[in-house]
Formats: sequence, structure tokens, C-alpha cells
Amino acid sequence: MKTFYITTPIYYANDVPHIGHAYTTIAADVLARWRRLKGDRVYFLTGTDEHGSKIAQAAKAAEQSPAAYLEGIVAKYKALWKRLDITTDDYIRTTEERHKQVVQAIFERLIKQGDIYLGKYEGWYCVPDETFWAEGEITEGKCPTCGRPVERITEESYFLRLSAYEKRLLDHYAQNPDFLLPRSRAPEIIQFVKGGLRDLSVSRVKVAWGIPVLSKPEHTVYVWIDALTNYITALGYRLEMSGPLFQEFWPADVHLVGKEIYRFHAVIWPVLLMALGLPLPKRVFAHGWWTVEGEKMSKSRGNVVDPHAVVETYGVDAFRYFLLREVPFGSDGDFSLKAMLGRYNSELANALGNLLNRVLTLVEKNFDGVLDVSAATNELVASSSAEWLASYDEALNRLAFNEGLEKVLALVNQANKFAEDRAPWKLIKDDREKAKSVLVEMARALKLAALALHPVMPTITQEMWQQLGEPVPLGQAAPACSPAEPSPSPQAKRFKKARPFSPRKELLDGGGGGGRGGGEGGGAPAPSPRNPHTFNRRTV
Ligand code: ME8
Repeated sequence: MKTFYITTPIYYANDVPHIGHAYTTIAADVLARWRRLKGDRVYFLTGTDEHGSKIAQAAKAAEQSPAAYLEGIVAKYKALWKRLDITTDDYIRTTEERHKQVVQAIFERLIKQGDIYLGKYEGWYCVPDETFWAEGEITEGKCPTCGRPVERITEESYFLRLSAYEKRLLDHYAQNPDFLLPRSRAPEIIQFVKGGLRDLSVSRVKVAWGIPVLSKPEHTVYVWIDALTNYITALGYRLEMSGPLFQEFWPADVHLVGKEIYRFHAVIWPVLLMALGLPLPKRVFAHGWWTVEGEKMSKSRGNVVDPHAVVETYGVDAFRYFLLREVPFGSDGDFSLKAMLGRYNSELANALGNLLNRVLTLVEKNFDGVLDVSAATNELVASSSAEWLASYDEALNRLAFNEGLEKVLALVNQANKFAEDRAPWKLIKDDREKAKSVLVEMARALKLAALALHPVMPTITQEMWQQLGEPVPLGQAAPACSPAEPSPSPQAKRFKKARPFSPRKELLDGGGGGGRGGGEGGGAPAPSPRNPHTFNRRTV
């Protein structure tokens, strides 16, 4: 059985999560769910980064101890992941013993073997970002990332001997073209390494809220060694004898990160692993950043988008869909409710909802809700289901979520066009068999769409699946959903009445205009506003 280990960054627990954090975690969840559907053994990790001066400062500002403050933030992260239907297998906190002890042991080992040595750090330090900057990197005493003033610092520090690993890193990049993804971002890393690596300061004497270095406890481990090692400590890595999860799942298949922490994952992390004699992750993928209505998201601008608020209006599934559909994974994107509303109405309510509603209503009205789907002619989707799903799978393997979703949308649009051309609601009067075969094709397209969309929109696709007469829950039909063996069993299916998806009906009721022609009739009750899983057309 194939294994698949996927991680998100561990997020700083100095503030509540926003849509940026939701984005990475949803993307990881989609891949994890897709692999599970295919029958792979999956391990999906997220967590929080809980040391450093930023956290201590935030706790102080909240007039709480760091431990109490962290409890509150972690509870918020966990509640959001629950709300967003995130299916992680573990949640690592860097303040946990299972992490701290291993970080300490790793640090000692690296001191012993000479990869970490004691020196003097002198330079600029941005306290809020916990980042050291070289002379040439700052302008007018300001941090190049956040623009806030930097402080001059001179102190004893341990250093990680990055400089000794330049050649090995470059060789690894050259021999493993999938390590740095998307490929368009690889040159910036390669150039950076070719430019010469400086050894990295990896301990602080000024930051008390951190993991003490065992052999020199006045030093605490500087944030990146602490943070990056979470990917192995969570699996039970030990210097002497690692646990079974580590044996099974390391190396990671993909670390998902935002572009601003790519370098740490593409340079420091591989060096640490090389120093420990461990295999490197297969892929490190840096996605782009979301702005909000053209502006960088920040507390000071007051434009931080709370995922709970979006979900309240649009539902979890639509939110997940939008984030992955709107921009290619890897590019930057701009979040606006207007853009979300546009996708929601045109792609979910009109395209997908309309297709489902048409099939369910016509089958109910003309065939007493039962359709024999064994007689598919493949007129609508020429390729076999397996071929179609294999090409969707290929897009997801490249993390090209938007390409995969475009493919599904193209299928749905094609099916709606097919329905309009063949007009089964008219055909039914003269040629029942022909009308039926049109409906079978439409139902087949819907089933493919439900399968493909399931990792992205777990709830609505499950409902679609059941409405299309499939009794076994999508998730449990796992091996049958692999691209090799995808077809739902070809028997007569008892379809359910068109209920949750009724965008057209609501449009007519609401008199909002924009409805599509067709004349296939409605009959579905008005959707309940309390059901967040319906894609009823909305206005702001
Ligand atoms: O960097 N657009 O934590 P962090 C897209 N603790 N993604 C965004 C985003 C945005 N506007 N804002 C945040 C840290 N993210 C470290 C990581 S890992 C060993 C340590 C996402 O709380 C994106 O994944 O600042 C980004 O890399 C991460 O949140 C940064 O989270």
C-alpha cells in the first residue's frame, strides 16, 4: 500500500488564524483526502509554533502566562480546523515534551559532530519577525519584510554550519527536479545557495521563551531548528530508535508552505536532515499569498479575513472550493467577497446545482426515481471514467488544483450543454429510451464530478452521491474510487428527490433573474437557509 505524508507549516500561535492559514491547511486536506480516496495510507500533520519572543510578547500583551495564552490560541486553531472539515491525523505543538526532548537531543548531536558550533552573532534583528538581517539586507534601519525598525544585537550564539553543505544542496536540487516546487520558484533558491551560504545563528541568549540547549541552558534554540524539526518529532523520530510512524511515513511526500518561508524549508531543513543522516522530503511546494481587495492582509489595516465569517455566509464547501479554484496554486491571489460570490453563483449554483437538479427532477418525474445506469453510451464523456479520473489525478499530483477543478467544471458545463441540445424533458414524450440514455450520461458526469470534487467539498458531494442512488458513503467506497477502478456499480439506482440543490427554484422564487432556460420544471422545495451545504444563488 502506498503511503503519503503531508504537512502544513506549524503556524505561529501569536494570533488567531485567518484565511491565509486556512488556505494552506485546506490545500493539504484536499490532497490527504484524495489520497485516502485512492486507498493510500495517509498521515496529515499540522500544528503550532509556540516559542520565541513574538509569542512571549503576545502573551504579555494579553496579560497571560505564555502557557495560558497558548491554550487559548490553540483552541481557536483546532476549532477552525474542525469547522473547515480538516482531517488531520495529528496536531503538534512545539511546547510538547515529545518535541522538546528530541530537539534538545538533535542539538547536542549536532554540536558533537561539529555541525553546530559556538560563535558570536552580530547583526540586525527584527523582533516581531524573529529574523536576523545582514547589513546589506536592511534599508534605513527597517526590516525588509515587515518594514518595522530592526535592533542591533551582539551576543554569543550557536551556529549551524550551512556553508559546509552548499555543494550537497546544489547536487540534490539538480538530481531531484521535483524537490523545489513549483519549478518556477526553484531558480531563486538555487541562486541563493550559489551565492554562498552563511552559517546560521541557531540559538539566542536573549529569548527566554524557548527550548534550552542542554549543555548550555542560558541559550535557547533559535526558532527555525525548533520549528522545522516538528515534521519528524511528530512522527516519533528519535536519534537512537524512531517509532513506527517515522519508519512508515518518513520522508514526507510534500511539505506545503507559503512562499515567504520557502527558503527555510528549501535550504535550512535539508541541511539539518543531511546532518542527521536522514532522507530529504520528496517535495517542498511554496504557494502564493492572498491579498484582500488588493491589499496585504494585516491587523493594522484591519482587513484580516476571518474564515468563520466567510463560512457563515457561503458554507464550508464553497469556501474550500473558492480558495483552490480562484488562482493557480503557487501564484498570488486576491480575496474578495465579490469574486467569491461570482464563482459561487456561476459555478456551484448554476452549473453544478443546475445539472444535479435537472437529473434528479427528471428521473423522479418520469422514471419514478429509478434509473438503470448500466447502459452508458459514453456519448457525453468519450473517455472511460478511469481515464477521466486519471487525468484529474495527474493534475492533483502536480498540486494544480485549479486545473483539476477546471476539468470538473468543463465536464459539468458540457453535461448541461448536452442536456440543452438533447432536451430530455421534450424527448420524453416521443422516445422514452432516448431520454433515458441522455439522463444516464448526465448522471454519469455527475458521479464523476462528485468523486473528483469530494476532497474539495466533502459534504455536498456526499449528498450528491447519495441522491444519485449510491448507498455506500463516498469515503468508504475508497478503493473503488481509485482511477484504476472508478465506476460506481452499474445497476438500477433509486435516485433521491431533488432537495438540497435547488438554485433554479430559489432564483425563480426570489425573482432575482439570471435563471437558465430549459423548461424541465422544478418542484423542489425552497432551500433551508439553515442548511449551509446548499448552493443556492446568493446576493450580497
Ligand atoms: O511562518 N496567504 O508561521 P505563520 C497565503 N511558524 N498563505 C498565508 C498567508 C497569506 N496571506 N498568511 C499566512 C510561520 N499564510 C512559522 C512556520 S514551519 C516549520 C514554521 C500561511 O503563522 C502560509 O502557509 O506566519 C504561510 O507560510 C504560513 O501561513 C505562515 O504562518
